[in-house]
Amino acid sequence: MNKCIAGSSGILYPYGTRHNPEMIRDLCLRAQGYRAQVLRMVYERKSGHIGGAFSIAEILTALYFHHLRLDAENPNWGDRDRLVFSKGHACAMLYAVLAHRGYFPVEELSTFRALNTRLQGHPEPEKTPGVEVAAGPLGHGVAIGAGMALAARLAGSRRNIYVVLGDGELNSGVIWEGVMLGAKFGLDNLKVIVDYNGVQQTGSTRNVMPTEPIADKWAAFNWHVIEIHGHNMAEILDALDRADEIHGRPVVIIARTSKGKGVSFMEDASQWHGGIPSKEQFEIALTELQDGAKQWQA
Ligand SMILES: Cc1ncc(C[n+]2csc(CCOP(=O)(O)OP(=O)(O)O)c2C)c(N)n1
Repeated sequence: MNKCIAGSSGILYPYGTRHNPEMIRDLCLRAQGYRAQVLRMVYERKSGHIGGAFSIAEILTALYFHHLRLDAENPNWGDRDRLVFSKGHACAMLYAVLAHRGYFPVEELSTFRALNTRLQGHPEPEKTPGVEVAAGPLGHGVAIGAGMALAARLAGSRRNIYVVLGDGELNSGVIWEGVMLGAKFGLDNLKVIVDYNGVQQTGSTRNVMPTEPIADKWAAFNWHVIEIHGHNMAEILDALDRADEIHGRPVVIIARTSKGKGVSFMEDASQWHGGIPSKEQFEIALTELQDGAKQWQA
């Protein structure tokens, strides 16, 4: 059904997806294309974060090209869904997705991290169309998202608030204050996605500060927990649908991913958290990403 599964963590869903295979393939190809775009952006600027951008490619693509209710031509539409990109250092992928979704010209991506660009090294809503919340200091996404979800409820709006976290980011204590708040108010319009790539800035999450048993932790805080393979587009789409069917509790989707996904020598290696490829590494990485895409086109 889904030829885009890269690697195999086992199918965590007991049923098949109801999503169209052609659409799934299109989304997978988009995600892989955005990886190549991010690779160019970081390589040309000699600055940026490839690893955590690559791990979130399918999830951001699924959100912006399928699931979120938004209007790129009217970015301030009041009832739009909101995405809080809390792991702000990985914003190169957010920018690539936003540009291709129509929020600003794709050509502008070449200004990533340049002086005075609209595409700063960490997201700034006042500069970049489509960016909802400033991020960079990790840990604030859930509390911000809970406040936005509460505001939506008070306004009688149907909008949902999505928060994207890194797993290293879960080390921040303030995350868990937001988690308690979400549960206290039963914010079912709040959906958190954890990009669980197992690697943070200086090593594996397990060594720096273990977060397991991760699903049990969120469940103990009274959240509804969904676990998926975060590079499997069908699983992502199904999980987002299922999250919408949960009432009375916030939802967390724990997405098992790989940092640096798509490039063999970058996968699961903390050096590619903020590493910059040499010319040779850049060319190999680009070829691997293009070969990956061809495999799915076949
Ligand atoms: C409060 C805070 N402490 C430390 C940092 C430095 N920092 C930037 S990225 C990062 C690692 C984040 O790891 P993770 O959340 O797993 O991100 P991903 O692997 O998805 O890129 C750290 C420690 C920061 N930005 N903010």
